[in-house]
Amino acid sequence: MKIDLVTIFPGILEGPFRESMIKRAVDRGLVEINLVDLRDYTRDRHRQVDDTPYGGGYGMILKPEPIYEAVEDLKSKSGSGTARVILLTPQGRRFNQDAARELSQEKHLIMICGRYEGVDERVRSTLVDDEISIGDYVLTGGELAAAVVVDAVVRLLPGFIAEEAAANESFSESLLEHPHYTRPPVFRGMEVPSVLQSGNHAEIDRWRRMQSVKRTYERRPDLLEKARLLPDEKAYLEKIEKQQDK
Ligand code: JFB
Repeated sequence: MKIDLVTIFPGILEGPFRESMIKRAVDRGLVEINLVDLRDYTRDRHRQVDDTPYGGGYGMILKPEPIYEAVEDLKSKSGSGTARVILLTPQGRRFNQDAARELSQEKHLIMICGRYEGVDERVRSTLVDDEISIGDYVLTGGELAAAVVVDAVVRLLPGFIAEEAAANESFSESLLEHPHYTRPPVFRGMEVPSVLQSGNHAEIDRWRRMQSVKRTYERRPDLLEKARLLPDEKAYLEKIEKQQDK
């Protein structure tokens, strides 16, 4: 997969992709990530990327010409127009794990990171395939949102994580995770549950699944609606629901 990020602040995106797991994916050749400076596609002496809004009002708007030239150039380097052009914007459809899975199937993503009050409407309406928002809060620009999307997409690429971890995730993905513990067995008087130290893998598996159901019920009951529970999980959920009713 190739991912081009078009931005006026490439420095914001350098850190997230040059550390840890995403860096490893780049080094192993699972993904190529290019930071594209929008100013490199300006043609005037001042390398101007923004201008004042028609009709007046507060703030600046990203001009259409440099964005068009950048995206056309990146598309031409991709071959046969298979790139998907994504605009990060508070007005986009909400990003979630289904959207990450869908994007992970693409060969080439071009992500436009806006700033100021956003981009000229003609970019949105004729250059962009997909508008994405990462959530209902206000950021100062699209770069951090793009970093979130890239992070979620790249970890789904084939070969990124061990097959076992991926399989485990796909079964339990609509539930929250069970609690995790590591050594020491007693930390400041707080003990690791004895079942986890028992070596009984059937019991451990059952304890973890019930903890997942309980946590999801307490914190994200909305997730239980689309969860496919096993018979013993369903029975456990009914038991805790009954305890609540009392
Ligand atoms: C994305 C952005 C701005 C207009 C402009 C470009 N979930 C999200 N919140 N905010 C953004 C986002 C996503 N994805 C976001 C791109 C831009 C915000 N701004 C600033 C804020 C409010 N209204 C400019």
